[in-house]
Amino acid sequence: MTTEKLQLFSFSTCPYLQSIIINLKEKQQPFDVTYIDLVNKEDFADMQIPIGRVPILKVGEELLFESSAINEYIEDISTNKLRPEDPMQCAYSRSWIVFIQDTLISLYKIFAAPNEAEYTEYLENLSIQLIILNRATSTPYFMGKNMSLVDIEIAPLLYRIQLIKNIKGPDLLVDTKKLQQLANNLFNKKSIVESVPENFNNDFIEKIKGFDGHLSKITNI
Ligand SMILES: N[C@@H](CCC(=O)N[C@@H](CS)C(=O)NCC(=O)O)C(=O)O
Repeated sequence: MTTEKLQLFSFSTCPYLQSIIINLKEKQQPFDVTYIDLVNKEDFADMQIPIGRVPILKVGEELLFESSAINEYIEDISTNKLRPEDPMQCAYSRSWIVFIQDTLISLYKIFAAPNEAEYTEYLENLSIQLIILNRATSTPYFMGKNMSLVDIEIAPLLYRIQLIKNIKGPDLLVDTKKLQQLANNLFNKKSIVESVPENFNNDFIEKIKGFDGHLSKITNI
């Protein structure tokens, strides 16, 4: 644990922010979050965000970017480890984290797809990625009996997939039962329940509406 104050900056629906918050909550590490508006970054300009992207973790005067690097830093300063000790298992978990981040990008393409043809194409790509993830998923957690950094990365993906189903969009986990089970297990965890702000669902729906793409037309929003 660090005695420096940890300050996070991002926007309310950011999946990368959510994974960092789950990690911090699992480690019972105190932190503050400042929610920013990605469109109006002026009040943020003097912070000199290293590559102009969020989330950012401010530790004292240092600014860290890239959620997986931030999660590794949190891991390094904490005693309650989510990273497997065994080097092979650790490398294995890192490999899946990269794949999960790719899958998240596919999900965002579905949110933004302007028409049915592109939506269908992205949906096919995402379905293949979900089947691959399903094959690799153990129980009760992704890597078996212990929660790992993979779970904190996959939780925001599964969370958004669940929200899509809730607004009468497609059930993206219908053919991936192990992933559905993993989602159920993770959604029962306090760190995950408390990882989003109160207005999250509303902001998420507004975001989907804002894309004004095919998904916003086939859901009940
Ligand atoms: N790989 C990065 C992804 C971060 C990212 O893509 N952030 C987006 C929001 S989700 C962003 O800040 N975009 C800034 C912009 O588009 O101006 C991470 O894990 O932190």
